[in-house]
Amino acid sequence: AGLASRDVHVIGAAFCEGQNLAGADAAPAALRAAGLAPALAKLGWTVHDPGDLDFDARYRERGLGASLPLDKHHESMERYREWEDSGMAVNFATWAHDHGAQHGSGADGDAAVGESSARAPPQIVNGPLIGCGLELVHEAVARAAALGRFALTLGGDHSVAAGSVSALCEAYPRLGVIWIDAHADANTPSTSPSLHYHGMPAAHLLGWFERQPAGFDWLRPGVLPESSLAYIGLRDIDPDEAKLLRASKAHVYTMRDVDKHGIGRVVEMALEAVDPHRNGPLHLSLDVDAVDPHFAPGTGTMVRGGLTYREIHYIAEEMALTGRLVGMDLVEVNPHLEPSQAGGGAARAMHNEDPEAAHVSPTVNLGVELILSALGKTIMHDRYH
Ligand code: HAR
Ligand code: MN
Ligand code: MN
Ligand code: MN
Repeated sequence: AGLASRDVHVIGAAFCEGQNLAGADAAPAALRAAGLAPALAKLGWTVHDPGDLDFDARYRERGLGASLPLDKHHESMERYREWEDSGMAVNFATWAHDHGAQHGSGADGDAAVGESSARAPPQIVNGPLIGCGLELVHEAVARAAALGRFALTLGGDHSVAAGSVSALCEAYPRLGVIWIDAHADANTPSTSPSLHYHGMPAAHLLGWFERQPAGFDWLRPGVLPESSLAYIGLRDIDPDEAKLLRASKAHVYTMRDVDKHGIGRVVEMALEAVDPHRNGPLHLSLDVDAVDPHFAPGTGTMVRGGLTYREIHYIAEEMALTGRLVGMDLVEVNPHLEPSQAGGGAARAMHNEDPEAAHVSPTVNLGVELILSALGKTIMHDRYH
């Protein structure tokens, strides 16, 4: 079930409407500038990159105006300083509440599952715009898959996975999805404390939404069967989200499981869970906030106690070693939340360029390295295995 060719199709999804910090939309360009394409070529891949998707053109076509709050960037920097000052993770839901972010149903954002009918239906922040934008992602990923190419989606926030994963599920029946994240992204509009869509794409793909929100007609609810999804790295799950997960057939490996069993066993269990016969196509949806903030500070919702540098690489390497990876999302890299610094030139080092001469943000550099690992870079040889 692996790909016949070594063609990788880059889908630049500079999309950050699923949350309220600016900067995640700068990631695709930053990853390219860090030397991603030539490094992939060095691994033996033919790289097809038509450039970033033109969301604005699609919004205009559909009569939607871009709706970014003007203070987005200001807000993101404020939050970054808060993080720096405190030296610890800021729970985003709490933070948004303290800073007066708009909540949908209950004033405390604490509505119980199924309790929503008595209240005004909760509205996803930017819902129709997000539905419109993600349809473009879905179409681009579907095209890449139809061409038999590896679909590499560069986010953007994790919203983009609703587009990419739905397209790959349609292209590859029995697709197994490994979702690497600090968060489960399994809230519905009724359970979400933030009403930010990037906390919901898994629930949407699994068919847990009570109704299809406007703009999402292209997404078939339940396109991703519960048993085909395994999480690794979770450590910040909302109470009602946890109830939904516990009642489901989705496979959940939290940081506690990594502590207890070790990353080797956890990856083995996750692969066994989504692909018992070890012969099906696989997708890696990698939210960089799964990685400990020590290694990945450039992301919007940091949570302490994450995967180490080697643990996240091990996951990517094991996915490559299956020979059956057909797609990957790299999401939630936010170059605005960290300064670029000298010495981040992992991709450049592959070309015998001085890596110290490159100025690349640490999390952008990590993102490049993880893509290379997932696409076959190994410690012993810089080549597809
Ligand atoms: N669980 C919280 C919510 O739904 C925050 C989750 C979103 N953050 C992410 N997703 N980065 O992975 O609002
Ligand atoms: Mn996520
Ligand atoms: Mn489709
Ligand atoms: Mn996350």
